[in-house]
Amino acid sequence: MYTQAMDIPSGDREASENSDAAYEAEFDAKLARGDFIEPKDWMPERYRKTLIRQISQHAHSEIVGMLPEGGWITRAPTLERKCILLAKVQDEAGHGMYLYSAAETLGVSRDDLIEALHSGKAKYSSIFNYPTKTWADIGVVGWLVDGAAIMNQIPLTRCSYGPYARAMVRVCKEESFHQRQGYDLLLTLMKGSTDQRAMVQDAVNRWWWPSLMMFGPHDSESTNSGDSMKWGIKRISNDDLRQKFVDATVPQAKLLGVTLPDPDLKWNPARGEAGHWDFGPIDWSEFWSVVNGHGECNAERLADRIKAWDDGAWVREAALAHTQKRRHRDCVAA
Ligand code: BYC
Repeated sequence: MYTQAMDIPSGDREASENSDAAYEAEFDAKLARGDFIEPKDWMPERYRKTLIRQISQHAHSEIVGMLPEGGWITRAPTLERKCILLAKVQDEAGHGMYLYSAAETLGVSRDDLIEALHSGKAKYSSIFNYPTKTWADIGVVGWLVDGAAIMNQIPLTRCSYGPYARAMVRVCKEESFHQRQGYDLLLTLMKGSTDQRAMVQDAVNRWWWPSLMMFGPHDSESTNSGDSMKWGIKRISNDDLRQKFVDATVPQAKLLGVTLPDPDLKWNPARGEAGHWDFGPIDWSEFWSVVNGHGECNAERLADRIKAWDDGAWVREAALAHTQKRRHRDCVAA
């Protein structure tokens, strides 16, 4: 059910006279030319598996990522903010759907992917295991979390796997709106009362470091980067993306009038060609604890997802029954 994986490479391919080595040479040549790898093309099994891992984790992140903000839709302070947040959360659902579809083109079923999420086997982004305590958190999630997501996802529009790269084009356009609505929300709050400004600063203090962790472990600890860079899945390393994010965000924080909670944050004109912002050490023990299921909201997020899936069973059954009825009607009419 729900799989679109009808066109996976078949046994004919395996039975063909060409050896795997010839296919591999063709695959390598495509990567070297910068061509996309498409679902029906031959690909090394490890390339396929790493794509399934990353794309499905990405899809789960979009879907679980609806939860921290979804709870604020009814509490948004104005009708305009409510509509904006509703549209944003709906976009995240759409991103999850494109990404599950992209993963399915690699020969996995959506049911298996969902099962892996619900059983706790599959990962999703660490960031969504932190609570959204105040309305300012919604602005900061847009500004920092979606900002980090865009930084990470723009290079994925040039990823070597066609369906993933194409999905990312639309996702990035929508994330850009998400980031700007968050920043706009914060600018509004910063023009408000002392309490409102304090609420923004408190949210920034809580979300800054987890946002930097979104980019994953240091390059030296990143087990998947070697293969992913070689295969053109990743174009920019975890640490380089994190640095680009810090460099882009510090001026935005200044304009907003907030302090980033890092005493070591310092402009270093001697680093690189144009200089970079130095920043302090990241608490990796916190990162791994959250990734391994012990964050503040891991249990709640998973329980909410499982409940939403169970509550939606009747919708899936009705959609399937409707499709079968239409198919039957079309057959009779033909
Ligand atoms: N959280 O070898 P590494 C959004 C894991 S949603 C949890 O560097 P890789 C949004 C990693 O999986 C945006 N786990 O891995 C939605 C690996 O474990 P496995 C989500 C993490 O894959 C709603 C291990 O650590 N974006 O924007 O080369 C509302 C070693 O890491 C994390 C994506 O998913 C983490 N943060 O690089 C608002 C982007 N980081 O799998 C916003 C697509 C690392 O070997 N994904 N791990 O067991 C990627 O670009 C890459 O997968 C990552 C990690 C850069 C995240």
